[in-house]
Amino acid sequence: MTQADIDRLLKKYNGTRDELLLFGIRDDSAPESDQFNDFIGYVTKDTIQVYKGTTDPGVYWTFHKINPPHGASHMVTGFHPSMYSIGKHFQWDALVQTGPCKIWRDDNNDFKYNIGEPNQEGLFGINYHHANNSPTIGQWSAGFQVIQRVDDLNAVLKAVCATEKYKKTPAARFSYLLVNKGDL
Ligand SMILES: [Ca+2]
Repeated sequence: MTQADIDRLLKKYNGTRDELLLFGIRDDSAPESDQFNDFIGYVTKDTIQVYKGTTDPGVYWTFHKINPPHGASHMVTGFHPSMYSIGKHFQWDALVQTGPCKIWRDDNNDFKYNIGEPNQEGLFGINYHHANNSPTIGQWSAGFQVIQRVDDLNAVLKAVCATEKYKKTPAARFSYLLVNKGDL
């Protein structure tokens, strides 16, 4: 991932740069493996940082529906403007969803989008948090954007808190760009 890739992908998905842009790279192969096989990170004009994580729900929440009859939420690939602010995910420091984003719901539990499955836009509590160093996704994602390791998530939060935007107002919102591995 280079700065040129970021610019190309922002153009592709009608997104815009910011002092700090959060992003995810989705690998949708083998979701049933419950592995952290995606990358999540951030980009500023000076640096691009990526960490292991998941942008899709794990096996547990795919089969244990939180909102039956609808299935687990998967964030739609693309640019989600101003959706994250610094906050708490349960007791942990995290980025929390404070602006709307687009999702689809996996009603038939096959990890794939099928025609007829719901597309929704709104506030779903799709936070950006850590998985407490868990080796597998387990119960850590019901569709959230999850970085596997605590230290890695803390590095992201530190970078967000260092922005002029955050220093001006702690309620500042940051955009999220979600792309597919095939986009790179
Ligand atoms: Ca499906």
